[in-house]
Amino acid sequence: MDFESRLGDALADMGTSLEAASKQQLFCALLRATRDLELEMAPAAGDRKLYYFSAEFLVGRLLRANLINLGLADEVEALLARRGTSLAEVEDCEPEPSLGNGGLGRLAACFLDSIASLGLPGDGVGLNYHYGLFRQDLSEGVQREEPNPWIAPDSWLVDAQRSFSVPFGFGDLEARMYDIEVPGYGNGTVNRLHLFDVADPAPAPEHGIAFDKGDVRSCLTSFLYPDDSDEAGRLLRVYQQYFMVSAGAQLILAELEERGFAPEELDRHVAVHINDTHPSMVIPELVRLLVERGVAFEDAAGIVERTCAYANHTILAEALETWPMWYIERVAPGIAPVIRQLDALARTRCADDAVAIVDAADVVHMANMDVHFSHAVNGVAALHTQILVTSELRPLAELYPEKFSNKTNGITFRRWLMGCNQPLADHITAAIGDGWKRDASRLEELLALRGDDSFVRGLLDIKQRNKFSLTAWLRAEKNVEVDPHSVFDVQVKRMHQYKRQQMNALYAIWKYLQIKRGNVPNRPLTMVFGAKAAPAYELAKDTIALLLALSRLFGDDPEVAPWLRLVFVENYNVTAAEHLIPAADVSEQISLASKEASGTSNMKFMANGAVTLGTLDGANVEIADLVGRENIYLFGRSSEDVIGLYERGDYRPWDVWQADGELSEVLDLIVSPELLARGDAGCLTRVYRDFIAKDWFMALLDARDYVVTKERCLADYEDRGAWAQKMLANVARSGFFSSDRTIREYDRDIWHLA
Ligand code: 26V
Repeated sequence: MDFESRLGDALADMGTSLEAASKQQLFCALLRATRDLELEMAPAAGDRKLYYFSAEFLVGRLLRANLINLGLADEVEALLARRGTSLAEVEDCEPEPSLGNGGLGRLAACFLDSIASLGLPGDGVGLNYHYGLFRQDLSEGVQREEPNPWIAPDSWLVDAQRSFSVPFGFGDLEARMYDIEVPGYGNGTVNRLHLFDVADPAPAPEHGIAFDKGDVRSCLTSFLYPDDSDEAGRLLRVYQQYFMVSAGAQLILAELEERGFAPEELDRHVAVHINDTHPSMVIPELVRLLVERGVAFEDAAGIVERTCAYANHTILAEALETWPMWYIERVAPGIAPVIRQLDALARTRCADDAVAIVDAADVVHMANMDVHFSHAVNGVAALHTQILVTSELRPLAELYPEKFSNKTNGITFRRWLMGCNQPLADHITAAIGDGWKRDASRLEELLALRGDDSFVRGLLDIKQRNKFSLTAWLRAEKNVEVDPHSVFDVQVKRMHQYKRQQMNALYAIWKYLQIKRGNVPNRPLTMVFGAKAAPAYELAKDTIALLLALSRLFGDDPEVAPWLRLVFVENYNVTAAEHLIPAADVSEQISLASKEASGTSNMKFMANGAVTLGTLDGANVEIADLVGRENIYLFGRSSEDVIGLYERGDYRPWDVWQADGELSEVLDLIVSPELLARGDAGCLTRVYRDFIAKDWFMALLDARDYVVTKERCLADYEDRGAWAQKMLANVARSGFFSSDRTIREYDRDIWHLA
């Protein structure tokens, strides 16, 4: 049946027609027609199947992405045009699934898209959080968290009619499986994202995100990352993790049996990917299930080791999870003895306590377990992998050098160029044909167009169009006004001290003081921020309060407002990113060198023709190598310097503050009467004190270099011809960061599917 007939049937079922339907009805009918078509398609086949375990899958809205991959986007656009509307208007009815938090979750979503698009057999395994991370409310000048329900009567979730029993300490809990279809691009393949859920989920809390963390049976899938500042919260994290991996492991063994293979053959027919340490308990759970099926413990451990691969996504020590053994004994008593046996086995390989799975305090080190009992371990950018091998995981890397490799992250160009920036995608296609849509490395063909005036001018025109579109979207959706002719300088990512939004705030204050002194810039500047702070991360929330107060201060001042605006976009999510990134001129990637594992928004901005202002951290290093120093703005201490400063412990922010009069004037504004009148005094004072007394991520150290480099970048922006060449170089070299390339490398070196 053709798609138009399917859509017609879906509308008729709803008692309406293409002509009469509301946008909401059109959306629901498109969803049903697309989902039902996908349910008739076949998954990729192969001898070895991948299960990608992740606590987060930040998939974003799915209608447009699915239509693009099914090759139906143009047809649907034409159908909707007949009815006087557009896909953009209709997709505004789609709630964004709220199944992730940041880069790790968005990466998992890009990977599922690439796995299906390469025709590889691979499904995602995760949890069906009903209220997501949270919805951010900034109306009172500080962040408040609200539930973010996304599951409507019509949703992408399909009840798979399959469930597993998870053996918790308090008794068994049923895990029901729901699927979201994942179509490949133009290849007729549909893989799946399996999301496990409790049978009897709790309703959303009335206000805020507080709930009874002890009510595991119904609250297990309420929220992603429940507040873990107390024990009940931490235990709930372990309940969530075990629920996900136990159900997933049971699914794997059931499918293995359905394919006609014995449990002993697991490693030949299955690859398990452990996305950060959240799913690490899949290792002892698979061992437990194999032993239950009659495999000897040591054989089971070997099979599991050859099946699993672990990717590390952060070098912040606090994110390398450890759990007291008694948590595991209480939550998942079936795997506690297995973990002790794995620890004993690991100790026969190496007696060094630094690599132990269970330490002397009876605490389980998840990453250590992952490295011992995976056959492959990877970092997510060249510098990150190097730091893992030489410092963070050094003793383990010395023990198992053959396990370690780098897999630089990537993004799907289907969503992050074709989907969100159609004008640019069409401009590229008109110039070099559409081969780049299957093979992003062919974007390099654009380098031959450096002398083509109309192509180069087109880049500037499209950026300006996108800035007009963003201006309209910000007005309609977020109730803020910006000047579309200003420079759009954008920093969007989780709020974290190491990402240094607070250093960007120092630039904003410096610029404000310049304008107050009469040094107005060549052109107005719009500084855009978007970020959620973890609910228990006080300093991150304080930084949001600081940025909101600055936004008011600049907006209230008639001398400043025409030249400098600070916009904090409430509730930053994938949908907001799809509007912001195509319109950005400058991409802020300013983490303290050595701290950002990779970053992936840096790649999205690059592909959309923004120029990076950043440190030599994460994948910025590879961006710089690809585009050359003339097409990126770099500043700040090197990762070696930073690692040395931490080792010697001799960074003292108050020395920098005392030595630099201009910087202390900037800092003083944070606690000035005019700012205290516009923001929460407690928040502002804490930020101020932290800068001077702690500044753990060394913002003051890099601040001067940052301000100078940003000024140079903004001055260069005025040579529009030269800037357009930088844009061209960035777009043309971005193809390396296609997640198709990343997935090919995972498959070639680690998973060996198909
Ligand atoms: C995040 C959070 C935030 C909310 C509260 C608790 C909590 C616990 C764990 C995490 C893990 C975040 C891990 C993550 O997103 N890492 C990012 O992974 C990206 C993909 O590899 C990479 O580009 C980023 O540099 C890295 O920060």
